[in-house]
Amino acid sequence: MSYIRPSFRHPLLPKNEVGFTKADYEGVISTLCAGCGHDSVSGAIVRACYEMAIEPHRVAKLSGIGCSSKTPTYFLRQSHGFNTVHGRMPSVATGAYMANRDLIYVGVSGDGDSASIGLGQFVHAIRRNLNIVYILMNNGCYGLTKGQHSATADEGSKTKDGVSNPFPAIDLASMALELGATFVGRSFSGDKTQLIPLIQAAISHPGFAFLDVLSPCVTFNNKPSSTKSYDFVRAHQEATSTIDFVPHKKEILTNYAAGDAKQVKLHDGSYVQLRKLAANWDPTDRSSAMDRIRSAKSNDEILTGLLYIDQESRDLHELEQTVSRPLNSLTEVDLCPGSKALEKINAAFR
Ligand SMILES: Cc1ncc(C[n+]2csc(CCOP(=O)(O)OP(=O)(O)O)c2C)c(N)n1
Ligand code: SF4
Repeated sequence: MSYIRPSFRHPLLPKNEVGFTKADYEGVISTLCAGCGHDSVSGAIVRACYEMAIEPHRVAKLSGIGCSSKTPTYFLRQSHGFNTVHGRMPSVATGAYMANRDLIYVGVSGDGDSASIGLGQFVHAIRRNLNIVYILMNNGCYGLTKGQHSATADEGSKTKDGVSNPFPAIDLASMALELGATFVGRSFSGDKTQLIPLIQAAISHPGFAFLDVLSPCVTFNNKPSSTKSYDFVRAHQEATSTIDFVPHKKEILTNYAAGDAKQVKLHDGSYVQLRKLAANWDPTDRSSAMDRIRSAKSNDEILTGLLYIDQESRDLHELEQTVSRPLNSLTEVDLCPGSKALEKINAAFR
């Protein structure tokens, strides 16, 4: 079997405004199980970046270890990539981002990677408002090591070989809200209409943008009794709102009432269907987002959509007041400006 994608492409394939075809955003052929939700998430990342006309070399993709963390090989092959140690993606991403603030950082992780071994790293990346799109491919199990319970597995659920889980599940979206995350969304790998604009909005957000994506493991955790199975999510998904993403370009104006839908023409001639949030839903209200997640959970529902956004978000570089140039471009003269500059700094402390 060959895992190499044929390089021939039809010369008339449509190109985005920076001259790339959608195929330029793909990676090698996936070796994940056929039907794995993670492959759909990779596809959504490909579409999101193609539509936003992001130059692939401007993206740095990072991951931990797991089936989910293998996926950066399957998207954006012309981007920078780094598979870190299991659960340690956020600290490597922090180092990379501090060195070069000019790249777009996309981190992918599994629920084992983020909610168990990497929980401490996840927490501190949120606390520091690291400027990253953090996609959790949440299947409620350790897929790569054959289906053991992860920390997001449902209490009482059974592994494929019959072991019951005695512990309650951690909900990382609620936890992220509690910790002060500046962007929190939840979606389902099989719902590209919702997932792609959420990824685009996350890429545009200056700060930690967390997307909890339910992504069924067809091999070890696709039982209808699991809240991370295809059947369960399809039957219990409840969207907070219908969202679409309009990139920052020349201003497009529209006006319509709360609760209504409106078709808007974009710069490339395509249309987006906007639906204004219901009057009683405010994604800028952190505590109502937390309450809403809780009430959905008590009704056995999965709340999806943009749950919370802080429009005043100040990311790590802003909080640390670093120079606007990437640190990796600073020269010896910038870093060591001489004794006169040192005297001035010392005088400021007297
Ligand atoms: C330090 C360390 N501990 C344990 C492992 C073994 N290991 C590899 S992947 C994995 C679980 C991955 O599960 P998850 O993050 O949920 O991703 P999935 O495979 O389900 O996508 C484990 C325990 C490892 N590679 N490194
Ligand atoms: S074991 Fe599960 S998570 Fe891993 S590739 Fe297969 S379906 Fe996906």
